[in-house]
Amino acid sequence: MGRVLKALLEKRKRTRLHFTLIDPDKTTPPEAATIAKSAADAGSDAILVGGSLGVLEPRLSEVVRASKEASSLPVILFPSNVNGLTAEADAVLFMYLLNSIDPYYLSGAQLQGAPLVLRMGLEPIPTAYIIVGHGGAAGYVGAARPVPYERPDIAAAYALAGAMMGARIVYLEAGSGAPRPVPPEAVSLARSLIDRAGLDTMVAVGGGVKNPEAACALGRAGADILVTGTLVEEDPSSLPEVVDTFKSC
Ligand code: 1GP
Repeated sequence: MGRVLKALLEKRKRTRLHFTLIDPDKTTPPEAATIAKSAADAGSDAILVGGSLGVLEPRLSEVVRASKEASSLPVILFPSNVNGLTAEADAVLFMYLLNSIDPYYLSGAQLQGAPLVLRMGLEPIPTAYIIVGHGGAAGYVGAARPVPYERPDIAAAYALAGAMMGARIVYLEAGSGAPRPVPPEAVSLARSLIDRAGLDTMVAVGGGVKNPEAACALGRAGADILVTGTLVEEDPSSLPEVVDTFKSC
């Protein structure tokens, strides 16, 4: 197991985890530095860097570098494609989009990306990615067949499948800026199925979480990791309360 995942699993024994997402297409390096500092001050545990569109060198590397310089948090890539990779980061969510109908997002991008991840010396964190409800740009670009909000049982079965396939993180994603987050019931069902299977896969959830109430509901449902992105872009002052509530409620 790699250094970044090991540290996160250790930390998870004490607290739920929060990741702050930075989209390199929407964020300049100085802005990334400001966000990374705010995230660290707010109690976030890692910076994710990635986006669905417009991710291009050298901006990606500059955003990662600025984030690392501004905080001591690990920087983990969250790529939508092979152009989302840079050796500047500490690790990468090595993802397969389980409910994509395009095989490219299940094995084609991984075929292209795996040798690059190795060459760059990035730590791969096996991650099953599941798009729920709105799906946002991630769902559209990834040709996902989003799980309906009303079917938490399907989302949970996908999460269990991801865990059984060896993912260390299963990520239930409503899409950046989604009007509604993933339903807490999907998280609690996923958590209980994964526990029943005796697997220690972490459940991450993100998309459309804008307030402490939503964060608390997902934490209580059993999410190990909450990802927020839009929140810190639109209202950085609200981040500490959301992080704190997710971790402690
Ligand atoms: C998107 O889950 C993340 O991939 C974060 O979503 O921007 O809505 O917080 P938001």
